[in-house]
Amino acid sequence: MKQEFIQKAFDIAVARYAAVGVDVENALTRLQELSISLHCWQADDVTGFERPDGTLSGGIQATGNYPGKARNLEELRADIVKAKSLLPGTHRLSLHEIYGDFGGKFVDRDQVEPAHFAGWIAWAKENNLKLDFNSTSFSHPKSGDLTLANPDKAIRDFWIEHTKRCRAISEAMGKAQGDPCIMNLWVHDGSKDTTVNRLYYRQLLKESLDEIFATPYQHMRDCIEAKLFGIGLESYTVGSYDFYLGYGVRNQKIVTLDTGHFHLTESVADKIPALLLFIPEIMLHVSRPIRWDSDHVTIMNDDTLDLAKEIVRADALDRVHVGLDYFDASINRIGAYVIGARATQKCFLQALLEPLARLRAYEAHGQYFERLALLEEAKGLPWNAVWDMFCMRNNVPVGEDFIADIQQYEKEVTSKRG
Ligand code: RNT
Ligand code: ZN
Repeated sequence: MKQEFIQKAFDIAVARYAAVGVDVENALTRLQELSISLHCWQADDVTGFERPDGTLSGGIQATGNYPGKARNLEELRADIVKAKSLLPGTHRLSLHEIYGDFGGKFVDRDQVEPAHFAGWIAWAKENNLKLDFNSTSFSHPKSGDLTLANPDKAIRDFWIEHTKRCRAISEAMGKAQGDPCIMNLWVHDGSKDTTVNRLYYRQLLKESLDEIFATPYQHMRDCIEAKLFGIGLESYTVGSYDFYLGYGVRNQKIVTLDTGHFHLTESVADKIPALLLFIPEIMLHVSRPIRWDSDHVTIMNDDTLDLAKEIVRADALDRVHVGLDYFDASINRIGAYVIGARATQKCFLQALLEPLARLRAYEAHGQYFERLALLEEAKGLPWNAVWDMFCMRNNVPVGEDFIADIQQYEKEVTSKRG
């Protein structure tokens, strides 16, 4: 019954889109190829497995205490498998260094090796997931306010060694999976109050990065993530957007745009068609800032839609890596993955269904009323019927049906966690 309605609605949608010059099947093919890199840290509120009772530091914070967070590697893997089973398409998993398989032993950050991720590599292969990676500057006794930009050479060297090792781990992952592992570098370095050494710390960060990136690799790609400010580090961020944009352009590194890391009225979408002219690729951390970098679950809102549209309008799907980055501890965490990933996919689908050729023809002819009218009408075209078909073809729950799956998993699995 339901299947029949989905088919009917889809057929009508195909006709409606054809009328404005859009090929729905082509959009579906392209959506199928779009992988979302799921951030492992939503499953356990960015705790990781380094220390049994690790506390989150580094200017970020997960709020809420919804029961059932993943307490160990097995639980986290099970949660990822569950989340992924409710997503159409083939996706990736982004790991942080603190999620290594340390076998119950303490492995300090300057000692970590590819061997600590061999289990993840094997598991990812079994589960048809490609891995991405992140070095971890936070939640460590040596984290403080400054890591790679610390004037104390011993501390700086510790973090340089850590990050170099993370690149070697990423290289091993990329090699094993036959697809580049995207390694994100974000450090929280900053200052709570006014500093009189803004240039000095940035000089140190630049030098540390130069040292870290000195080793060339084939199977991994580096990306660098800026931020406006962290909690407790409000006055100054060493790795500001200007800093990393400059560094990325000069050194041809991937720049990560976290949608929560800008002034709230700043358009992240508009950065896409600027950056693409100067850097090889872009990495996204799709998030949802509420008043600040609050890392709420991504939803289908104008910010995310605009972002997807600018990528598709620039024909840059092959130059943009899409990852999620939020950590909401106040609701079912698996549900949080599924909502955010599906919302991101829905935004890209709508972008792919935009009647771009017609809109551009209007614009070329100075027909701005027609352009605005079609932009408005396109918002109401039946993209959701196409989305439902996408889910059906991918054998995942259609519409809100995934709610029941998550409720069942909660009943049987996560609610039993102490
Ligand atoms: C923090 C950055 C960073 C982290 C993750 C955990 O503001 O967004 O990407 O969220 O590395
Ligand atoms: Zn981020």
